[in-house]
Amino acid sequence: MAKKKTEEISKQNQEYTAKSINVLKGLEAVRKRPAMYIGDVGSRGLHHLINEVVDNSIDEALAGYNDRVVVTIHKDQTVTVEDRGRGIPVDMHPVEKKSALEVVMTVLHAGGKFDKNSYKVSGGLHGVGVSVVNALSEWMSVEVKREGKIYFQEYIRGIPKASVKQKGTYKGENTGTKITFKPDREIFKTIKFNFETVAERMRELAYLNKDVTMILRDETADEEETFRFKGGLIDFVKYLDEQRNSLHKPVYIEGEKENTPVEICFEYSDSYNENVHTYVNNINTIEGGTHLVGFRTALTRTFNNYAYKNGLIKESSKISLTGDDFKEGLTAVISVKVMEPQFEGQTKTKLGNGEVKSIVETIVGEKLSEYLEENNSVAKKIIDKCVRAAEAREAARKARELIRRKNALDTLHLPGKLADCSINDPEHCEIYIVEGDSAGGSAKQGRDRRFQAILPIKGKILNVEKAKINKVLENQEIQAIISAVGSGIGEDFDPDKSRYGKIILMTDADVDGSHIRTLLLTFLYRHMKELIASGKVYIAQPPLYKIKKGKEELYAFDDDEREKILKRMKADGKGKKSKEDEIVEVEEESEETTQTKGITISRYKGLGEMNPEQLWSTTMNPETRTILQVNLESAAAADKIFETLMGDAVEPRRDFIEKHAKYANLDV
Ligand code: 0RA
Repeated sequence: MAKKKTEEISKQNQEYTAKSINVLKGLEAVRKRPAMYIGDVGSRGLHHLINEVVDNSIDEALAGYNDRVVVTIHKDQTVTVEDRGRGIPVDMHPVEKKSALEVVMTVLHAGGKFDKNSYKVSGGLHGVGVSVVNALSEWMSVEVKREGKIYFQEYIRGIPKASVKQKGTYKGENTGTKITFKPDREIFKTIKFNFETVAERMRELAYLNKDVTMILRDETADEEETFRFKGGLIDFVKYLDEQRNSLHKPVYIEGEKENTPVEICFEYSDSYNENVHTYVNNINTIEGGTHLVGFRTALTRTFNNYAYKNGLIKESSKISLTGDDFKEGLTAVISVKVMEPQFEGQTKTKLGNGEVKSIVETIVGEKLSEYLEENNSVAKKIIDKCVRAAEAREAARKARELIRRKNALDTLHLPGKLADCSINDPEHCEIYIVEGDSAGGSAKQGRDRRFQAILPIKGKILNVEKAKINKVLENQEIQAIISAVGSGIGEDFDPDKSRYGKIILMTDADVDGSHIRTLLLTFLYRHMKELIASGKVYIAQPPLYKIKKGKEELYAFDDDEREKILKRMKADGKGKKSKEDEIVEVEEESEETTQTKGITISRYKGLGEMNPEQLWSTTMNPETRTILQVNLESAAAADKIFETLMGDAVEPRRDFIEKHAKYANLDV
């Protein structure tokens, strides 16, 4: 008997050792390729750590067990996320001989295995699990309140310091999980959290989960904000349309079919733009998908039926309202919960589940027809607006036709000032949209003409936020962009027709430059959004300073970098005497005045000040340049910012600028 027992134990030990090795391998894989799990190791990836833990707490809320999440950014760069969920299970796993808590915290993708029947996240960057956060943290601790006891465990770079221990008891009903972590400096380029970035996601989650209170505390700045929206999606839509004039009260639709809850709120305003945000299990589905298609189909059909039935559109008028006519002025939030979501698309943010289309379509069809029967005046207002949109669409089509006849939008007749590249495989080609003819000239000379095209544009392009579509199409600079990019516009827009894989905006590093960049981004956001969604739009980063000492020439892209370079140059000069360390600041590019032995700093005011070689080596050479990818991660926030900065209302714009002047540096 003794022998059998020993064999069993030895087998268990082997299994235990094997499992531990797997855990270590898993953690190592995450630390070796962090970007594969969290996107990048810059500020975005850093904030992803908080989102990951918060999303887990929200999953508990989705399961119906959590009503509060508190995030605290501490002075020592650690972050605590605390919830009132069930608490991560702590019971001992018979084979692994470890607490389930340790498994959830250290094994990749272990988090979801416990609870099959829940709305969890299974694709994209989300849902990688707290173990990934643990692996990328210099230090982490977890505290679980469950069944009257408090359990805890600590980790160093994902490895437990000791087994899970009980450290006392608590009174009352408050179960929950508290996780504190310190992002690893060895992994991240920066470990500084930004209040507004964290707040953005928490605000969004509070709108999407009306019973959950989200609290954000920043001990480094003594700031605290509570997000709690009892009106849920209705409050969300009101917030999105804060600066637009709405035509009616928000329409709210709720229903559930086949275990798929659907919640939608929409309203129409007098704006020309569409502002629709869709979510699956609290994840922003930027690329849309079947839920959005279901909504649009039902919206178009239901309104058309109502309009004909009630004589709002005469058969003789020959107007038929298409899906596009229902877009103008529409602000909507769609939130569905799907048990096993399939995410597709370039950035894995497109819902693929076919059944969801008909679920949403049926629910919206039923509830919206009921609503319209009871709210005739709202129905009439919306249909009037859409009829006018249909008429404008017809006018725009004629305008486009007219311009096309003049060849202005046609890719067969590329704009004269475009210096195109010689190869024509879009994937390997890029276009620089450059502010001003002189910078355009330098860029044309400095580029690699095989794969880089240059389109110089003159001054400030039209502010599309305030213009009707036919005015937008008449604008020369915008015409040049449309025909150079080649993906068409309006009903003809097709992101796959883009002639370039990268569209890079290159403007001066000054106030005017950032204004022009905002105007360009507004145009792309409103009329070529899919190009941004698929990650094709970038912002060039020209250097701010050139720092020269003797023969050494270095470029700094911000003030921090400038200080670092200066410090190093000064240190290099130590031991030698006096004049070596003298720093001469030169305002304009005027190397003539440079002292041969001192350090000279030139501040670049504009791209035009750089010669072609400098522009190539600092800003355009793929080997050495930094370009920022524009993303739609916080599409709702982006919408809000464009409306604030570019729309009609003056007051909120002034408030925004006062609040963000330091960061935004936008001239409006
Ligand atoms: C695994 C299973 C269950 C809950 C959790 C994990 C959980 C994870 C986190 C992360 C942060 N807060 C959390 N709260 C819960 C299900 C628990 C059960 O069945 O009792």
